[in-house]
Amino acid sequence: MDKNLITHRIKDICKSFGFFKIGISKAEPLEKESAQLKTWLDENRHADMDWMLQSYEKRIDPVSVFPEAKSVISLALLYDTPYTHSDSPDIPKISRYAWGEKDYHKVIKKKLKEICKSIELFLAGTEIETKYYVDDGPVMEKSFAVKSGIGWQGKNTIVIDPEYGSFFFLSEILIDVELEYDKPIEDLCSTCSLCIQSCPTGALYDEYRLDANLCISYHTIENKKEIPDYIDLNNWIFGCDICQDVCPYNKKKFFTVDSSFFPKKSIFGKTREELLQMTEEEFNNEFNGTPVKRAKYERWKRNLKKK
Ligand code: B12
Ligand code: SF4
Ligand code: SF4
Repeated sequence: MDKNLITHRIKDICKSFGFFKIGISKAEPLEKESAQLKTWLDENRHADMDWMLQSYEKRIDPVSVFPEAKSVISLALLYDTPYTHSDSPDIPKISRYAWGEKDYHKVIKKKLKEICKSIELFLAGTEIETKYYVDDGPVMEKSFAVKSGIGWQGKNTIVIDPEYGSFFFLSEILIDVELEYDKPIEDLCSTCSLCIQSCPTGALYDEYRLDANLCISYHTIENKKEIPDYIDLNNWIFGCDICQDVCPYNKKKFFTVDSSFFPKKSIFGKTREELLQMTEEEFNNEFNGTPVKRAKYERWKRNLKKK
């Protein structure tokens, strides 16, 4: 079958599962990005995320985890909603990607599984192999998304679509079929540096560069130890949206229709005092199946007490 036709049909299948943008790139080692990732790791910008260090070899080359892979299909799923965070200092903030009823890993994995089944059905007669990831594999998701034209990597280091902004998840399907490849798009940050100016902890220490040691998102989600005194969480208790909220490309235009990503009613607008009163059992019941559960009760309490 014609490569162009297969590519178009695969993109249509992905679109029918709610992904607003799909970009395809060749499965091959990432050269420039590998060097940048190496510098990042050598400079200990990954803080205590040792898994980033351990998976370096795999991250820089998708073929090392799936030798038959020919193409990387990058997919973007919007999670933005019309809701905004309260400005009240008594009401702590959970980042938009995590404030909903369901964990995006589960929601997206289900879609990717179905997409792969549909592709197999469409290509019936040809034996194909696929592997899919959402945030959980040794893949440089942003680099492949950039390579395939999903968006450009902004000075806040996040991938941005000129129309939809950056409040979207990335995921990818690796497939052993050669497809038509898309081209990167232009970097539209230009002279803007609002994200760098607004980051309260200086984690964006230079354009396009983030130091996890200083990032609120890292400390509230990934850091398993004490949060250093010099880190002011600025009222965030899980993740941080500041460097995206200020981005001119995130002026509210498009929203998800998936209620999984709308803020959890039972938590949204609750005060610090109210949240601190939750017992471990209540916490587990409330956040079961959501990204916040990842923090576990002890860290949730630590974040709430820190301010
Ligand atoms: C580790 C990680 C983190 C770490 C480190 C963040 C980071 N910037 O690397 C922490 C815990 C801090 C984090 C936080 C967040 N994360 Co995170 N994270 C990841 C993860 C697992 C790996 C990212 C990675 O490879 N980092 C390594 C460094 C080296 O990569 P980098 O910053 O992109 O570095 C590049 C640039 O520095 C660039 N560079 C260097 N010099 C120059 C110069 C120029 C001119 C240019 C253009 C580029 C450039 O080269 C490097 C390599 O390409 C990915 C999932 C995945 N498997 O890829 C999700 C992922 C990046 N995270 C995501 C999200 C949503 C977040 C948060 C928004 C969550 C939140 N609300 O709190 C924040 C955003 C913070 C921020 N400003 O980045 C999404 C981003 C989606 C998108 N639209 O881009 C991802 C893709 C998960 C997903 N599947 O959707 N995250
Ligand atoms: S997520 Fe928050 S702390 Fe981290 S770089 Fe963005 S603004 Fe700074
Ligand atoms: S705030 Fe400005 S500099 Fe930062 S990512 Fe958005 S457009 Fe680029």
